[in-house]
Amino acid sequence: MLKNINSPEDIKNLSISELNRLAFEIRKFLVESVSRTGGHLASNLGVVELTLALHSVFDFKTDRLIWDVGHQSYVHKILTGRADGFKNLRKFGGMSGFPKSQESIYDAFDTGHSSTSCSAAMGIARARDLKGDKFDVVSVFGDGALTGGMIFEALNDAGHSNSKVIFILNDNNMSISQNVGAISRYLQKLRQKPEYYKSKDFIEELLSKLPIGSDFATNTAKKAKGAIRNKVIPQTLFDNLGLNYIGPVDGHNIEALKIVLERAKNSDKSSFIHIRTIKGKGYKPAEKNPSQYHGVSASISNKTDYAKFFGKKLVEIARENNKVVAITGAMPINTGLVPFMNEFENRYFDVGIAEEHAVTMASGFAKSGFTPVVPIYSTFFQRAYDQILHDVALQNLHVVLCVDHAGIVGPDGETHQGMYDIAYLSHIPNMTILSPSSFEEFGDMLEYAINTHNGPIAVRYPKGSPEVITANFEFGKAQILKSSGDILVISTGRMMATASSVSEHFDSALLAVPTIKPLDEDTILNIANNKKLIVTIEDATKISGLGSLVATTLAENGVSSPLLICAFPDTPIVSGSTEDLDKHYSMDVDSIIRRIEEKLDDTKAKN
Ligand SMILES: Cc1ncc(C[n+]2csc(CCOP(=O)(O)OP(=O)(O)O)c2C)c(N)n1
Repeated sequence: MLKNINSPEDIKNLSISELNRLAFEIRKFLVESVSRTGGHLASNLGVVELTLALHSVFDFKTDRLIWDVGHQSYVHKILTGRADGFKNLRKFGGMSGFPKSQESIYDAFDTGHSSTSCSAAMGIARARDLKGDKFDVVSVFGDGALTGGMIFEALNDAGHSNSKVIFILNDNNMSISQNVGAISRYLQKLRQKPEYYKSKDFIEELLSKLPIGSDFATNTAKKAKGAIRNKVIPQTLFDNLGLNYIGPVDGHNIEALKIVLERAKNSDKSSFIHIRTIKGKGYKPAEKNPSQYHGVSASISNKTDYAKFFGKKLVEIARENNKVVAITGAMPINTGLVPFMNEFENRYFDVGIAEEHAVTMASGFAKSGFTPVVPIYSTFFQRAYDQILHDVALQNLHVVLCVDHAGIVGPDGETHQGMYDIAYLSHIPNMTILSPSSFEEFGDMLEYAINTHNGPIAVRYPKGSPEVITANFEFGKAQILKSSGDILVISTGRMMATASSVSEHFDSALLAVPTIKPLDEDTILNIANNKKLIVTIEDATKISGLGSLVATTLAENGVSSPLLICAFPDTPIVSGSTEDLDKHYSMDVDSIIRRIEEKLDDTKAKN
């Protein structure tokens, strides 16, 4: 059947049993295809029936569908004519793993970071009403996403707005790992009593049959009806917020899903539909181990990477230093915290997808004499910019920010690239920024950051296990790895390997900058003197990166040598492997050599 599905129109007239058959084929396709390319598997297996029901009931050429995070939009992509794109899923130039408006008219809003869908839906719905248009706006988010505060900001707003939105909570009791928090516990209670909530419809129907019509209406009768409703029908948190709660509904029952979606579509009010699903549904290994199958890689590697190294080192440090606490925003596995969690259960805190809370909570710990260590991906720390500035830095608190996945992150693409942390952290007063280029250096930095430093400190490190340039870390010192030659190459972190090859090619000087802020101006100025070209190389955005910091130092001190800043451009950085992207953005060894030669020619021509 799948071969004949080229657009949502093709499923509109299918019977329930045909839709179930199609669901089976979609799952088979997903497992085969994602095993080959890598990508998000378990979350997509869980929303097959939901996606089929959504596209059966709504017309998303005019209605709008917003997927929260967007990692579960694969089935939607299949149904909207993009099955072919799975051959090159998340590859350079290939189909994105997240919704992209540029890719399809069916993708109403681009996502990647969690908990944005309800706010975006509110904006689209209010704009619709201002313009007098007629269409439905549907937002689908997981119980993990519901741990993100922004969804509650949106629901708080929605509950007193007349603009209709259909909110769908896809509750599988899982974030990437087991979900956490009081709301998750509350949802579990709702889930466990399906019969209780089914009776709600029945009671409503009975109440509607009470003789309270226009000619019979009295205040007393209306009050009696209200009292019965409140006594007999349990009010959920979401009803109390002013939304019409429907559920819990079996999210793998297409017929039931179609009925509740129709009901929400025909209502004038906003609905909150709570569906129960199984993450990984239909593929036994993923059902058994949904965390492992949340995201799968095309190739499995047991090599130590920066996150694993971090986790091991943190345990070693925490054994000696009982003031260390670790905080994660729903990513204990990805950030390497599992060994810490297992050994120091009472010093480990998973706050859910709540990076802002994680950082401000860390400042509370620091204020109370603990040393909080907060590993969060560079891209997700963006959420906590104000918390880092207002709560941590202005009070000069000793919080250790471990900025994981800094620089190019590869297949997750634009929304996940860790390009901006040097820029947003270097503006922050009291902030120190370190950037290792080897595990050895990283270990020394963690020891320094946790046990010696006092004040806000960020250690930025890349995804994976890039090539190693060994250096002896000394806080605040740039390291001259080679001083001869009339070109000076300055670099940090992952790009030290590239910088080293470039400097070999030109037989140039090479300077490592493990402490990005405060910059070791003296060493830079000493070695920069009389060079005919200074080149900086970093895996970060060009504006306000290491190159900018070096440029300021050189300019302020009257060094007039030409400067070539090799960094990533001021455009969204697309998906692809690190190798593909380095090449595409002229950041690989050969491209940088060419850029240096061009710059030298250019300078010669000007003189
Ligand atoms: C702000 C932010 N922090 C962290 C993540 C990483 N992340 C991606 S999916 C996910 C779990 C989402 O769980 P849920 O919404 O329940 O969806 P499910 O995969 O269970 O269907 C997390 C933590 C993110 N995308 N955005």
